[in-house]
Amino acid sequence: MLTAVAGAAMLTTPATADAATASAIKTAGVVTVRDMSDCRDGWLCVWEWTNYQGDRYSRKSAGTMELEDSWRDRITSVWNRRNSSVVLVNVRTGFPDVTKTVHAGDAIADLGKEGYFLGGNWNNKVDKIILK
Ligand SMILES: [Ca+2]
Repeated sequence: MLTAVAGAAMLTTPATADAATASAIKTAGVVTVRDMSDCRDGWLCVWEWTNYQGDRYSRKSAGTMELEDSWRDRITSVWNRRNSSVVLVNVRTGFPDVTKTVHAGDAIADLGKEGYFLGGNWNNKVDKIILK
């Protein structure tokens, strides 16, 4: 599912690219390398739109990241370039929170295609991120 753009970028990527990067490119589907490349190795990056487009927010260190109001219910794509997993959390009032784990190296181009346990999907649901 790589686009011509992604293919072009891979030409510039050494054959010895680390496994995490290769895995992310493989699982990302349609990607825009210009924007994905803004996400540095070792960081978690989230974007407001599909395919790693729009405003981006990044974090590296472990811990719980309570998203500020401007980022709550806004995240649509994710790339976890850290060496450990992160947990996306939808905070619910009066009910247990709902979580989705994104393993090290994984990229999700469209949370709208990720099923949510009550039906629907994960697009624009994340309120908090736990970085392991
Ligand atoms: Ca939410």
